[in-house]
Amino acid sequence: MATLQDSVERQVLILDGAMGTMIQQYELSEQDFRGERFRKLPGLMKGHNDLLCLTRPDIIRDIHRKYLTAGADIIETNSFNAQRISMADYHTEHLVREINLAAAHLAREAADAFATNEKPRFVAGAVGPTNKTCSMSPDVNNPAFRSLTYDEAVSAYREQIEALLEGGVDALLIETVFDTLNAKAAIFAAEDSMEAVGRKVPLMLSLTVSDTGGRTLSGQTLDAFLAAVMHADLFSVGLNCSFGAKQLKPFLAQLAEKAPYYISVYPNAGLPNSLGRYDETPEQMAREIKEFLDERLVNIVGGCCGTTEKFIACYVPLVEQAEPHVPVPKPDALRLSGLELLEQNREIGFINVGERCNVAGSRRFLRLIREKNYEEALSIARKQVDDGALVIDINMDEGLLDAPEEMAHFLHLIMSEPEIAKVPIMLDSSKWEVIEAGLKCLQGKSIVNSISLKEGEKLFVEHARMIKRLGAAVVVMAFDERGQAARYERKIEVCARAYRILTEQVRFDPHDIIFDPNILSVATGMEEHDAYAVDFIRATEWIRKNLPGAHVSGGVSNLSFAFRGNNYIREAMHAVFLYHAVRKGMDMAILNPAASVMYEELPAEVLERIEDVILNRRPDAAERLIELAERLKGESTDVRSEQPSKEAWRAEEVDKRLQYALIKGIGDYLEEDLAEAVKRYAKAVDIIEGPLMDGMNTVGILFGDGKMFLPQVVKTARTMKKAVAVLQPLIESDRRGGAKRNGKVLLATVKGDVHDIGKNIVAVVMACNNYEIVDLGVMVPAETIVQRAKELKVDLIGLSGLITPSLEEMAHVAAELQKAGLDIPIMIGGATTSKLHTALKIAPLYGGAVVYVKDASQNALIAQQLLNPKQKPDFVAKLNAEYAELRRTNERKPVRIVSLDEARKKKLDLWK
Ligand code: THG
Repeated sequence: MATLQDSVERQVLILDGAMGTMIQQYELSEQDFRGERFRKLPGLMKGHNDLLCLTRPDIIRDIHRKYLTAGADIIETNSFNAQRISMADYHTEHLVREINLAAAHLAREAADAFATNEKPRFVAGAVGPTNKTCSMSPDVNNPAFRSLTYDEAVSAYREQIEALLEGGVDALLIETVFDTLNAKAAIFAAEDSMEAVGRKVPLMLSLTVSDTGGRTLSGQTLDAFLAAVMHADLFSVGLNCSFGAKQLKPFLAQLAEKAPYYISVYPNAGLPNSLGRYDETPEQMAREIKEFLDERLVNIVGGCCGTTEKFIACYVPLVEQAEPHVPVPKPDALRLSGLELLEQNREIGFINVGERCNVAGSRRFLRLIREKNYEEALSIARKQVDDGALVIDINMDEGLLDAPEEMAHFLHLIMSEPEIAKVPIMLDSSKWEVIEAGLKCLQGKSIVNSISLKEGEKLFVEHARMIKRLGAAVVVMAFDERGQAARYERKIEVCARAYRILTEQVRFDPHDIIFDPNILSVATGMEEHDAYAVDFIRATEWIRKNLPGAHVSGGVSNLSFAFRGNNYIREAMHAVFLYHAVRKGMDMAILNPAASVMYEELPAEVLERIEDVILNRRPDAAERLIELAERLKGESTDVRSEQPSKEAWRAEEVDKRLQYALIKGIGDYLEEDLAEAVKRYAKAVDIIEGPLMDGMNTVGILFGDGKMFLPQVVKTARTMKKAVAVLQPLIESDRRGGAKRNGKVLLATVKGDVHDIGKNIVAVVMACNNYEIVDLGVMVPAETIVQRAKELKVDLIGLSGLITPSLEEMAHVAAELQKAGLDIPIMIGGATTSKLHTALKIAPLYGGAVVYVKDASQNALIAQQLLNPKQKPDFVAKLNAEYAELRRTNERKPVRIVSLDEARKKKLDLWK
């Protein structure tokens, strides 16, 4: 029987459509989900689709058959959420293995029943992203917090994937990737599982982009994502979910152009409408898919949310005539990434790595880390990026620090600073635990600094293998069992040996190997040291000629330790050294990016004496340089300072400055700017509602336009919080005479949803308006909301949600509140919520007022009317009239986006 590889080479393959949409059509009850067996499980099982593999296998089988009948070549197992992280919501972790085995068996049997020699059918094990993210903090107040670690993700994925493999899947589809670190954990687990089960299957990866700027939810560009997963042996990459096919096209084209794999796409049936439903028709979607096929962008096409077997059937005639996409070759260059890609190419030939975040290389950084002043420590990283560092080196190796812990903590903080996180990270440590801890925090493609043959080949190979699997490039120091290679012959001997081992035994991509032939101090007064610089330069030339693909780097500041205290001479030495080493092929260096002394500007005498030292041109070179250095002392400028220069925006007037700080998420000047603003405004609250809210609104617009991405938005939210904290005491004192609070507001992101930025902003705004906030956090079950609302006698309930399933959950909460006999007004907010949905689906379930709130700035105004006994009746009457009207005009007609043609026809009909 043909393999997936054989089939994909021959023709474009059809993947099935959504599972969730199909299941919804069966209108299953809580009882259906539970079956007899899980009658007594606590909580709600409705929506636990994967459980149906056990309780309603007939339905899952039926769905598989529908897709196979429609013509799908590949069907996906019903196991999207079947790992213990997501299943913890249903308290069904003990069923992970059983569900995945059943999911694989059901799909296997269905596929085998349809397979023929002409049309083989394949089963892809569906592996979803989990409901948690490894790269972001779910808590705005604590950016270093993670609700899921890499190791936890790996072990959860392993449990799932092993069962899928044992159940007989032909491939694994790691899908709806929104955080590359989760995906890397899934890939890692898949490799382990395949090894354990003894069967290798193709690995498919499918990403979801979350804004029109084409970034993942965790902020990476597609190129950065690709660089981060290219270490893995992937079969295909592609896009799913996100938006409809049309909006996906530019991103799909980008993948097809850059990714050396087969390309897959399975979009949603358009964008969800205001009721959270997808209403593109099969024909409409087929037209978009045809465009992808005509342009030879794809190898695998299918459907995501909102699609059914009717969609899949429409693809069959299309793929018959289509030519499959031919994957591009693997890039012949070093590729690194943070949130953005850094590719070494003609334009960027030389990569400078900022050295200042090093506890052993900067007294200031060490002090800040010891004092746990992370904010200022981060500003050192930011300054280096501003100064042009393309990568930043981070080193926490110091006796009294818990280095793995400090490394992870600092990296987590960096991840919430998009201006820093955009660049790749170099993990600098001589301790393997620190390197490993660091790699498990980073979603991008990083550099490990460093490994060497110091402790023998076995450990070297072991570490190199792990680095490769964790997806990083590596600096290899010219050390071996005999020690540090100081002279030319030893440098090239050690590097050549390491290269051989890495490329032949470990199969490391040569572009991911960066040799560091040791930059050692010169002009120390010891004759043995005189040739150190020139030997490094000669070794560089040899490596670049003889070890194809490999790069050369080094710690430049080491060179000049003999001249500590004389920064001018130090910088001048570095400039001269780099000038010569780069010409011979050094293409990366760890250095101080703020250094300002340039080779071209050096006075002739200085240049000559330094060149004598670097190139080892005369025996008294060191002596003569020391003499010159003494003479020049006093003329030195302190180029090593890290104080940020005054930026242009600081000259603007205060409102502008506040807005700028908010939009950029810069907290450094809030205290002084707010102090100035307080003098201008009558009340501190006015500052929040004026310039700060203006800033937040701009952020909202930029985000909506895809011009900002999530981590940036989170940062602005944090800055807003900080500003509010500064103003809080003033707000308290404005509320003269201890006037009582306006009311008590309960806020919650509903069950199934983890998004809380909007909710947190509402909390801030409401608190500023003198409401007492009870924030229940994210993923809050209806029962908890009911119970706490009763217990605390709250005056208002705010429900928040970002994703479409939250719409249904909100309706459920409203129904539960009704059952509990409550009539506390509810405010509904979040990205997918709408006035129409609120009117049609939530308000009718509840006796109290249910108000759709468009954005956070509206909450206070609405709350005030709801809680004022004079205003409330009027407000509610108006609201109900508006909702009734919306229901009248929308109830019958399903909301559907019609094509232009249809719309025209309709219009004509009307005129008849
Ligand atoms: N190769 C590789 N990695 C490395 C080095 C290398 N990592 C560490 C180091 N060497 C490169 N980083 C530095 C950082 C700072 C300094 C030197 C090298 C330095 N610091 C000032 C000093 O010691 O005089 C301190 C200044 C201060 O306290 O602010 O010079 O070779 N792969």
